[in-house]
Amino acid sequence: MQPPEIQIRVEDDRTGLSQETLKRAFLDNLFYIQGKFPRLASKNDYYMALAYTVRDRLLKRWLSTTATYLDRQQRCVCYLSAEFLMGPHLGNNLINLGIYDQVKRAVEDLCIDFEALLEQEEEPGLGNGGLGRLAACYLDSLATQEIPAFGFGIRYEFGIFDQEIKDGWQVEITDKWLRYGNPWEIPRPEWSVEVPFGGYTERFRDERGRDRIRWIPSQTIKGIPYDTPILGYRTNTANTLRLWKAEASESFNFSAFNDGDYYGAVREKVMSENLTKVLYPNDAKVIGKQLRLEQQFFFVSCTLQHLIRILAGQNFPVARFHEKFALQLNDTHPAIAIAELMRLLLDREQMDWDAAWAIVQQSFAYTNHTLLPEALEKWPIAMFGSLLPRHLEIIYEINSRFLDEVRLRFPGDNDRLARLSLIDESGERYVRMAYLACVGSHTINGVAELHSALLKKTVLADFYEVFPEKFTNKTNGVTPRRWLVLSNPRLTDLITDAIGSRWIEHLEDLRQLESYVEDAGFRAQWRQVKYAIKQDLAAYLEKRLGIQVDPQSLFDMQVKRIHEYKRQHLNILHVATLYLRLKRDPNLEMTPRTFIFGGKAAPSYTMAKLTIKLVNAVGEIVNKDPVSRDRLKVAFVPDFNVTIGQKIYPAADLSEQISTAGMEASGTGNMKFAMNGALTIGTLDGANIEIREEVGAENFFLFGLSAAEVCELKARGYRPQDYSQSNEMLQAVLDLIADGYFSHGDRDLFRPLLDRLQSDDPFLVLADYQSYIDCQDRVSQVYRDPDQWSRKSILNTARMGKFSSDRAIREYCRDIWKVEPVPIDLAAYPFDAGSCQIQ
Ligand code: 26Q
Repeated sequence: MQPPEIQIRVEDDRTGLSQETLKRAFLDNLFYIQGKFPRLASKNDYYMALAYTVRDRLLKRWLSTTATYLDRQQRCVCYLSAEFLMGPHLGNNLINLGIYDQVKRAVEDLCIDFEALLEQEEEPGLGNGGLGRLAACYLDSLATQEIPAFGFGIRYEFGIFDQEIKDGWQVEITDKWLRYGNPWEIPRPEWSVEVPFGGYTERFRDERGRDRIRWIPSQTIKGIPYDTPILGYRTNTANTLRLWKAEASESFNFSAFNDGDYYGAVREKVMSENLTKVLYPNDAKVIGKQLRLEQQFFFVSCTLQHLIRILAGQNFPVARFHEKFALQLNDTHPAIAIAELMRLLLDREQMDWDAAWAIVQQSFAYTNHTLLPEALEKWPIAMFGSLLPRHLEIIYEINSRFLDEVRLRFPGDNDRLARLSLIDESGERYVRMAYLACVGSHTINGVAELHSALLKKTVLADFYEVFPEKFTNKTNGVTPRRWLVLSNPRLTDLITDAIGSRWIEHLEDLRQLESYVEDAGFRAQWRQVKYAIKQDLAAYLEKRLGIQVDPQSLFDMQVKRIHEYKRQHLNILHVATLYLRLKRDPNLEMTPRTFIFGGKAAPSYTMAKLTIKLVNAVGEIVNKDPVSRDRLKVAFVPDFNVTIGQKIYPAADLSEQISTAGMEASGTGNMKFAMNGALTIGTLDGANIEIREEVGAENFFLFGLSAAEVCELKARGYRPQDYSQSNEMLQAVLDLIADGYFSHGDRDLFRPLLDRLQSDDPFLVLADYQSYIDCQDRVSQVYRDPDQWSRKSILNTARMGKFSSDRAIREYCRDIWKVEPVPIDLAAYPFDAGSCQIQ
């Protein structure tokens, strides 16, 4: 019997886009998936029903994309990252599908508050900050540009902690983001993978008489893939983010069942599931925690085994692995992949060393995100060897062959060998992951021009001498879809009314705004938009924090992880300086400002936590004192994350990018602010330098020492006291804090922070203080002239084209990955009953 002909079109009854069909689908999902009548449904039920309605409209694109990649023989990007900070999916998918307005109307037709539904989504906080968010922006741009790509990472059950502020201090709360279920992911347990750990290796002779090595692990853990579709902006491409969850492996650990050790087996199961339980926060110093290495190896092994399985399914020879996959290492967190791919090729595929190594070196590329030596990952040899004995052997072999080459090129230079060795032998022995990444990759990139240049001069200088051709720069970018279209609809409409909407995919088009700069009417509209957004944020601050702020005041913002090198304390010294000026002269004319801070401190980073306390302590006094409260306000927004970022960036007048020069690899918040028309006050650091080049020096507030000057000053012998002793205001501000003025008379509270500034001040806060204050005074002057400020603001937005992640991804595709777009034809995969078969 012939199966019946049921052809389902792309826009059928289930996935149609008319208001009526959308409403029907929404109510159906509420009933059939959430199991609720509208009357009894919670806000979350409504959110879930809407999310499923949107997901249904993604699936055809997603499945067709996957099918196309499996059928076609083109190269795919595999972005390996321990973090993906995706932010809420609902709004973004609505924008990318082009159905935001229809869906909003359909929902409002049912008398449901649409904004409240968007707010309901608990964002997947599976990242610490910049690096994880960069991965998310890149996935958006890859899909938008129709590039075959996958993201591979870890499905942490608990993402970055939620931050509460109690009595001015940070308190960490676990982030139970999966509490109410995640409608965006589809588990694929049928594609699970087994990952070995521990045990030992042994030599043996195989059936063909070859000497080989086998790894006898002590344990295996099962990896279950959870897939999330990543839709491009107005394209049919929906790529996959595949995150691995750890579960107990039935086949191995559960042998205990057979021995009657039921509780032992359960304990093993719980231990296995711990592996992907929680995301590690990035600390001031990287400490080698075994569970962290287990996480890294786990997701990397799952991914590589899965890729090799795909090749097998396609009858594509594994010897041509590198033709099929371009593997990008997002920092060293997945760098163990280099040894794991070697193991799979040597031990499983039985290749010889040179063939395997050639494949590895043609597959991997490595992005570095830090210059701070204390942030470079290294693993104690003993721990590494007990967890991954085979990989340690492989790394020794890689090292020995590499050092042989170095010896040939630089005979007799033993110091150089020690510096280049993948094994740090200066004290306790460690595996240096950045070095493994350098040797095993064909390309190494930094994330801004200065950062890439400094990499070659400092932490990777020796590698630059050996492999100069591997080094390149790829300046970061951010996606204008989330950071402008979704987060700032008012500005989006104003821009689109002026220049059309092509800029959303071609951000360079924003340049056309330059011709409106001299249009007084346009400037007025620009100001009105900014004012309306600031009013919204003011309402939010009042509701959430009970702080009243004046939307006319200059909104001065610093949101990012709290770290000494980012110098939030320099910002607060400025606040205290303004306050002291007012105390000394209450009639002083002063540009009113609202200082907004946000950011999380790593739980064990005491100095960063004390900085949060200081911000709140200064705020408490300044916000209340009649002399200042109408001119200065300080608000610390708790729990800064992607969702809150979407409210913050659009409302800024001034973006604080004040890191010690040479320490911020790139920064990406700087780009989000400037795109939204904020002016930057910043040092010559990271991408600030390129932002300034683009927007023009006259539209950027520059202060402070350059990276070279920082280096010279440190070499000369920096003495912070020289700066405080010769600067009356600086000394007075430090004394005010020391005297307990902001801490109810407690003179001990901030002592650790003040001692650090006055004894070694490794981030040169005091050296840059006066330059910063002078620059802030110029900012205040310019803000007093709204027309002048608006001109600069418009020009900032107009000249941000370079900082789209689309540009960054084009460069990666062209220079590193060598991949081309593959458009998706939805008609190529009709899903009809005729092709049903059960295998
Ligand atoms: C390492 C070991 C153990 C535990 C945690 C970590 C860890 C986790 C995350 C170390 C670092 C990170 C994240 C680093 C990061 O976000 N770096 C930022 O990357 C951005 C994107 O390139 C840059 O713009 C920022 O300048 C850089 O600080």
